[in-house]
Amino acid sequence: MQHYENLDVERQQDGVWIVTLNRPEKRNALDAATIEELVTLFSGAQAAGARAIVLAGAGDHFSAGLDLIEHHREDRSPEAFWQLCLRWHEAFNKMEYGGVPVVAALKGAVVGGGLELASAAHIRVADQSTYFALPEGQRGLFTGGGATIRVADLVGKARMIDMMLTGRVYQGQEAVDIGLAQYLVDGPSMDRALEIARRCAENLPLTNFAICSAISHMQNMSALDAAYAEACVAGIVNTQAPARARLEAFADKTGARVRPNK
Ligand code: 1HE
Repeated sequence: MQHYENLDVERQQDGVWIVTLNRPEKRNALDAATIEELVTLFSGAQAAGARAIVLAGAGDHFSAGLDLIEHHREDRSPEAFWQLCLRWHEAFNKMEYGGVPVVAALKGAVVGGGLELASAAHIRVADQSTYFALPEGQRGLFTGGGATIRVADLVGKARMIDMMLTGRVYQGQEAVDIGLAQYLVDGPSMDRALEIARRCAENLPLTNFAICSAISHMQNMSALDAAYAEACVAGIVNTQAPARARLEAFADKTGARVRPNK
């Protein structure tokens, strides 16, 4: 079994994995080694049987983003940082397109590259301590881990530019309202994230694979090509053998009906 230095990986019986960024003394800042571990983990999770993943941070903060101390110490060349950013993209693309639902359990700082990481998850759960920001502008930096794609997609171009120019912080219901998280809870985000991950893990793996890869791919296509690709994916997913039992349950009225929340 793969060993990680900067991640704690707990594989539960039902296929739900809890992956925890484990550098709390550095506020889970993302150094190059952690990014490589995320590449390895998300590249292999589906084949290793993960049915859903909760991604969390140890300590009081989800992640403080790029390891600024390492970046300062390394005094990187443009080429070296370009290459490093491509490894961030490798990790986060494996996460978003890997076919396993990833639920981010957020708390404290979700900032800079930490927000880029969170935005590659499929579902984000915030608690009352969670706050989001892109402090790159103040630090003389720019985003390099996909924020121009994913954060802009979540909150829109104008809000992202405002966050970067002014350092604006979002939290609480406002963060949910603008799209940074889908859930806001009073207790620990981990509890709700686990509940959601377990619910996701009840879906058929091929269905989850399609949800957690095809939708993202289709966003990158023209509407015409996306419609064609959607038909192709549905052709495979909607005829899978394990779905027959679920259809049969609906037909014989033992299957759950969709009802409004009480
Ligand atoms: C770090 C980092 C880091 C903390 N890199 N070491 N990201 C930022 O600009 C966020 C920078 N961090 C902060 O604003 C604060 O540290 C926090 C709000 C996250 C937490 O505050 P606090 O008071 O709990 O902790 P602290 O005292 O600031 O930091 C504790 C330790 O964590 C300290 O190390 P120590 O060895 O002196 O104890 C800090 O140096 C360390 N630490 N954050 C390295 N980010 C692909 S491009 C992406 C671009 C970016 O992500 S830019 C980064 C944006």
